[in-house]
Amino acid sequence: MDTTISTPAGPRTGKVFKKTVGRYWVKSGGDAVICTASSKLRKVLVYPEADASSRRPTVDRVVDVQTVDPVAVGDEVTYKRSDDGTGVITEVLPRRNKLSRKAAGTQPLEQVIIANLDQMVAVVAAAQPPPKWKLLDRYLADAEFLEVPALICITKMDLVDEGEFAEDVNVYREVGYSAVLTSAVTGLGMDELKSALEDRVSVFLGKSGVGKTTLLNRIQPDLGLAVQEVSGKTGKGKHTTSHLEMFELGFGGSVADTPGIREFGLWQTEDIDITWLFREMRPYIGSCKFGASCTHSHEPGCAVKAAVEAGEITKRRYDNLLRLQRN
Ligand SMILES: Nc1nc2c(ncn2[C@@H]2O[C@H](COP(=O)(O)OP(=O)(O)OP(=O)(O)O)[C@@H](O)[C@H]2O)c(=O)[nH]1
Ligand SMILES: [Mg+2]
Ligand SMILES: [Zn+2]
Repeated sequence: MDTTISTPAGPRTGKVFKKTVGRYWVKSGGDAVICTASSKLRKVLVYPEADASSRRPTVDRVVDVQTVDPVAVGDEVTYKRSDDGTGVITEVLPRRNKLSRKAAGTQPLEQVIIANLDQMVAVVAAAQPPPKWKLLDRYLADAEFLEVPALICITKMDLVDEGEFAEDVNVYREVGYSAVLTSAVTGLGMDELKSALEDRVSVFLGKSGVGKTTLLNRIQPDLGLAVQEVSGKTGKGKHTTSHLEMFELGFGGSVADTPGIREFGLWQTEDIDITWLFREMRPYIGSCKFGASCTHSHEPGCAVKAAVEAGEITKRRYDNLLRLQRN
């Protein structure tokens, strides 16, 4: 008598929600299957990867890029079940987009952090640690580069006076970003955040200790994720979340919690004017006296600089642009 549940032996599709070195957790329907990657897929590692999905014109520079790992969290994959219940990933389906890190060098290696995102949630603490606006501007530029919507989430609002904080947040709202003010202590903003996450694939990005994991636990208490202990004297963040994992939300959608990742180096290796990634500056770019060669820093007749002087562009965002241009 056949006691096994009959399952079709053919390939199935699923989504990678977690990985460690060489092992991938793939969810398909209600099932989670631990997989390895097929040797054929691994061979992709040694070949240059042409980024055919890129919408940008400057793609000629990616021909030398090689991937560190052919499979990323968020990937839709095809896999085959083995007799012991594990699986082998045979194919990664085309990615809609990907958040990756590129190490510069003659042989740049690409590490895809997460694929197929609907939005990026840039998490900034109102205090402890104090807000790093340059880092936020960097994340927002990353989101613009990826053409993925960004949501700003301010945490620990219980530690500051909301009125005093309003101006900092308005800088971003005025240029068209949504910002949610939250506190895991008082519950402020939780409903608003939940509805922003509903039915979307999101990634939480932010410095270590800003409260990303605490927020996730508050949104979905059954996750029970480890968070940083109440900080000691230094208040310095040690990384508490050690790997990337994507969680499904009970009300629909999923969120990837990340260990505070600082830089992606997405656009740093591309030959583009990053002023374009500061959305409020875009309309001025074409009007500079020196046209496309203007760096918007010292040139006479710079329309961007003139807009800063006229108060149409916030000085702090402009200063952060200049700082990001330098590294
Ligand atoms: N007062 C206050 N403290 C908070 C709030 N949210 C989180 N914290 C505290 O901030 C500390 C860091 O929180 P985590 O959730 O571990 O931060 P994280 O961003 O996940 O940090 P990494 O995993 O290291 O990247 C913990 O001690 C939390 O209790 C909040 O809204 N208000
Ligand atoms: Mg964490
Ligand atoms: Zn200019």
